[in-house]
Amino acid sequence: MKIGIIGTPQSGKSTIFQLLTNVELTSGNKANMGMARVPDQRIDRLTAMYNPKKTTYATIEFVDIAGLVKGQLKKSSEFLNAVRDVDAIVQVIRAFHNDLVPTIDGKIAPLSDLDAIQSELILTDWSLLESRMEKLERERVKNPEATKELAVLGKCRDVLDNELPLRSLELSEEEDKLIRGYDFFTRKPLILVVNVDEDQFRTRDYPQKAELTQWACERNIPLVVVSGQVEMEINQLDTEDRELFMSELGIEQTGIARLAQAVYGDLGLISYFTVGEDEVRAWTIRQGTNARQGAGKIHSDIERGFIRAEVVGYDVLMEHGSMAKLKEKGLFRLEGKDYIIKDGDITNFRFNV
Ligand SMILES: Nc1nc2c(ncn2[C@@H]2O[C@H](COP(=O)(O)OP(=O)(O)O)[C@@H](O)[C@H]2O)c(=O)[nH]1
Ligand SMILES: [Mg+2]
Repeated sequence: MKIGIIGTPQSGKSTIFQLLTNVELTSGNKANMGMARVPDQRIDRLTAMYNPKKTTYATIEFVDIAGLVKGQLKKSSEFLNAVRDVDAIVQVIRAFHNDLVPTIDGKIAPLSDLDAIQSELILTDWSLLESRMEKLERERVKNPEATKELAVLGKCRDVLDNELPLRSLELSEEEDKLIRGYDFFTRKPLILVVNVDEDQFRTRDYPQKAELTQWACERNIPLVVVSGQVEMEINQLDTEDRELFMSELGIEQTGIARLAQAVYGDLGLISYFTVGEDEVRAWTIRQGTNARQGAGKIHSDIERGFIRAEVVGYDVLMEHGSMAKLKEKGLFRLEGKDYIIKDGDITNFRFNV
């Protein structure tokens, strides 16, 4: 799972990337890559309970992709290749005022920045689709598969003709498979980040807020408000001052934490946990993964030799306070290989190799 961060130049992409990953940025326009921790209060509480030698949070990989000047997309093959490669897109939209960082047209216009880039992505998908359709039309006579694919691409074209992204198109599993290989930009999950300044953060207001919120709502796209500036300040404080500052700002979680969680959730990822004195750890799986496949995340031997999973929900553990109590009350469940793991399940796999 790789998430690409895109946006206009100077919108705060690298700032947010760095806050997410703590990766030192290399200068120049090369794409930076790094892993971001997905904060999880459940892991914090399990760590407090077990006091393990090691705590491991879920992580997702981010790529800081070079900025995109409006209208320049066709010329930027580096940008296109980088975006083609990611599983989801985070678009950073500038709302912050900062006289030291002028915008290209001197305006702060979040909605038009967003629209400009998204329209270009739609156009790029459209060009790819057109050339693919032409090729398939020529092959049609000797390639029976082409007809099926053309039918799906035809549906895609109708959507793009209406200037809508391909993620708005509902396709059957089979149809989706036929076009998956094209990696259309507008079919990738999208998450919006509005980068606000401290004033905007405090007043919970920024230019075009209503329009932007409506845009995201209509398309069912998550929108997270983050302030690169405030987050950097928070980062520099020690724990005590940090809590004070955050409570003064009226927030319980940093914007970066919310962003990482929004991305994780939007990709259909969930966590199950393993606990013990050595390690408390979150394991990332897709929603719908069964116990046996889930066990494979830890080790292929456990998947191969899977016998049973001992499972208890995080909430049940917290309610009863300790594993010993759960065992006493018989609240541990034994599940077979086809059990669908739930978010927050605490598991112990029995296996035999
Ligand atoms: N005032 C203010 N400045 C910011 C904020 N986020 C980023 N900046 C500044 O904007 C400039 C561009 O940020 P950068 O992250 O490099 O943008 P990129 O070109 O999108 O990667 C830098 O000078 C940042 O310090 C913010 O939330 N508020
Ligand atoms: Mg940058």
